[in-house]
Amino acid sequence: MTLRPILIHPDPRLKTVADPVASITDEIRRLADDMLETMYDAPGIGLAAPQIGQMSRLLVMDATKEDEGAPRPMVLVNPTVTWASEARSVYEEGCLSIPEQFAEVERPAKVEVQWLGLDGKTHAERFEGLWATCVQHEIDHLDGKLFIDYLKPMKRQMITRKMVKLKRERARG
Ligand code: K1U
Ligand code: ZN
Repeated sequence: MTLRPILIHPDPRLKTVADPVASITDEIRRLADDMLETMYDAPGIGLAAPQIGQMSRLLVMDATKEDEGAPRPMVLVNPTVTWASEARSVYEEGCLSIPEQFAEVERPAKVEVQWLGLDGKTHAERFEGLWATCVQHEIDHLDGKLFIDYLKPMKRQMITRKMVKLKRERARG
């Protein structure tokens, strides 16, 4: 398994719609393993393939809380939201591609998602709480959308400017 560098906003790959995965191959299994390792190392609760520059519709997540017991690493290939609750919830979101910036985002409180598993089978599950927020945030990444796109333009611009500065500083070393 390999740790992959995470792209930082602004980057055109984070604004691009990712391509469906045609079939589960060893390459896809390796990519999923690398993404889980990269997510846990960050640390984060989710990661979408475009965040490491792979333009495929694949995401990993584990939103298990520390006091909830065993971790639950999940790999979702070609995920789609098949149902969303009318009830909405607000969560202070972060993003590994927008380090140290957090903002409240309102989304459906519960969603049903269908996806292809690494076992080649179709899976479906209803998510709620942090899991629902996380899976929607990650599916947005597959559609080239970031959580800051839900914010007012002024706030979005302020965060983007901070990220441009951060990237410049990191490039200088
Ligand atoms: O997609 C990403 O950039 C990962 C992101 C997912 C996410 C966080 C919060 C709300 C929705 C989606 C993160 O994991 S940011 C880091 C984070 O939230 C976290 C890190 C360690 C422990 C707990 C949370
Ligand atoms: Zn993110």
